[in-house]
Amino acid sequence: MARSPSSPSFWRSPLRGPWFTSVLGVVLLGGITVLFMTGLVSYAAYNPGLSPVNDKTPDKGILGFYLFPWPTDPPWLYRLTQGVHVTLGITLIPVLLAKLWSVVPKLFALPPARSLTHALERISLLLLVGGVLFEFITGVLNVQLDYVFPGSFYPLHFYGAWVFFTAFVVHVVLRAPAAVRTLRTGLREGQPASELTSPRPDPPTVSRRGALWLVGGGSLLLFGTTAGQSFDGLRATALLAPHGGADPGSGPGGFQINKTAAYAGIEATETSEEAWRLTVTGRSGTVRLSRADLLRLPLHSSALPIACVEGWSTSDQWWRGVRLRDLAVLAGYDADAVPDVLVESLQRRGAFRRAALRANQVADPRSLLALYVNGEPLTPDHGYPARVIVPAAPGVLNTKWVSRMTFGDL
Ligand SMILES: Nc1nc2c(c(=O)[nH]1)N[C@H]1C(S)=C(S)[C@@H](COP(=O)(O)O)O[C@H]1N2
Ligand SMILES: [Mo]
Repeated sequence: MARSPSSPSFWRSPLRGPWFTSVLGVVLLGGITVLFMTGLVSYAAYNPGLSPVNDKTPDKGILGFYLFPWPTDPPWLYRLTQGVHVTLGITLIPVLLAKLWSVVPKLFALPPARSLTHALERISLLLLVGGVLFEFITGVLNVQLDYVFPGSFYPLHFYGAWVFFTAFVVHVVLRAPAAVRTLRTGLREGQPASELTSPRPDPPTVSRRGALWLVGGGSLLLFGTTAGQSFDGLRATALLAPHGGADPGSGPGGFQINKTAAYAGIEATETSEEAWRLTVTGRSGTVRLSRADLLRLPLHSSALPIACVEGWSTSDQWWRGVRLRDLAVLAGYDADAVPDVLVESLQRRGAFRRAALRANQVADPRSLLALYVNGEPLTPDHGYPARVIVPAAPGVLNTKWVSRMTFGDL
């Protein structure tokens, strides 16, 4: 009897074999490539170059090589890229688990290394498996519990992604040719025996195709209970996705709320007409504006969504307020040469305090310091007295309960 997992006959499932592993591998090859790309895109969308405000990752060095100023068009850009990132990541979980299950005997194989190349390959597999588990676990925790690791999710998920993807590329280069050959041969001609095939298989309880259908069914179920987070009409189906926390209720403010005013420790006394002032600083000094002062400036409307890094997004809401560009002019800049801006919130509780926007985001005529949403003054939970809203920007840059804006190149 083989009692030790290092013995091939310990592993009895007749499902294991190169065909099963290759099918799952090819699905992951496509899926993980898309996850990596949309992940990099999300990182660029934070404008981490506006360091250290938006991003506290120390020394990105050459890993920041691809960063570019995030555009404001199309306005649904981040809704799309981050919706795909989170929904696809969750959908791939059953495929990933099945893939890891299909190769688990190799984890125990002895001797640990037959040659130098074999040793290097096994080390790269540790980085691969460790990396993929790390990325999926930190990703899911961030979406479900948001910021269990305060402030450190971005550097963890970011560096983890590079370590994992490097190991992934090595793995694909080493394994893809054999996987493609296996799939070309197909199931009909029988599985070529390999180190994955059990030498003493139990009788099958499900065919290999049946097992794939099970995995696919699991993925479909996760997809069906997640994808609705990006569509207002389907939101009730998104059982697995946090809908942005609190029940937003109905009416003009009846769309997703991430952090409520109560959570953020915002008191009605500090947002009242008498108490609240917006401090705007720039080349020409500092001005302090009440909400009534802001309402006397030219007001403009834009229809823009909120799209959170957690994957959920709203359809367009009608925002009305003062153009960021006009506030830059008030602070002493030319309308066609506005600078970056640092936006600070009244908020003192929780992780969030400030966010920086780049000049191209300030310049866009649709970018507002919003005072109204859907025809009514902002609700406290959506950022009353004033909040930022910028086309295509990640939700986290749309600061609520704004108290101070400092214009100037960051
Ligand atoms: N002051 C402050 N602004 C904030 C946040 C916050 O926690 N505090 N959350 C941000 C995040 S992560 C998102 S997704 C949006 C959500 O806006 P909403 O709650 O109006 O939907 O607000 C952003 N602005
Ligand atoms: Mo967010």
